[in-house]
Amino acid sequence: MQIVIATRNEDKFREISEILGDSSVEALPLTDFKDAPEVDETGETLEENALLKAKSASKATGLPAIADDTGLFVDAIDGEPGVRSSRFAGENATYEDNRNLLLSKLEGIPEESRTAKFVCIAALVDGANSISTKGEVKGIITITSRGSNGFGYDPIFQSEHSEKTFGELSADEKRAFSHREKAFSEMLRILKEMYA
Ligand code: ITT
Repeated sequence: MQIVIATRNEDKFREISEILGDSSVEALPLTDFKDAPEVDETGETLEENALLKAKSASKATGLPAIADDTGLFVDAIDGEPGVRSSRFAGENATYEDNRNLLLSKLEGIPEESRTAKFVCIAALVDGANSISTKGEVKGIITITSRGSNGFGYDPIFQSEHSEKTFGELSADEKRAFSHREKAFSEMLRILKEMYA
């Protein structure tokens, strides 16, 4: 079964492909479809944005599409950066810009008050259905950046399951705890039932 993965983020695409890897789902990158439009993430929630991206990709390609919208919610700053995680430090911000801004906003706050969670919404849209699944992982934002694996906020996020940041974990180790693994393995279970 062919499914378009409605993301332009190569790091997310790689992780999603690995999760779907052993299944009968053939994950097609959105970048293979040159006419697929850019989507403005105007939703107020991760779910709204994930559905916007999946609908647009399904319409443009004529195939079922799954989008991923993810946010990092930090308690000490009222859940920021949340839905704005990719553009926290501005429209063209790099991963490093976003991490630096977050660390600076948390300066002086002790570890026990740096609690945070990653939330991932996977949304599937095909001609007949529109469904979403959710995965989350709790942890803290570290005082300094550690490790260079993963992407995005990984070097400053330490889950409650390990002493290492996601940036210090291997891809397989991150997957064992990750928000994305939880959302997409649940989605895979639903896909198997829907298309059985
Ligand atoms: P698409 O909309 O094309 O999928 P995007 O990068 O804009 O790509 P999001 O809107 O979901 O995707 O942005 C979430 C941001 O959160 C992303 O740019 C990363 O900076 C960060 N992020 C997402 N998943 C992450 C993960 O597993 N580990 C660390 N940071 C992550």
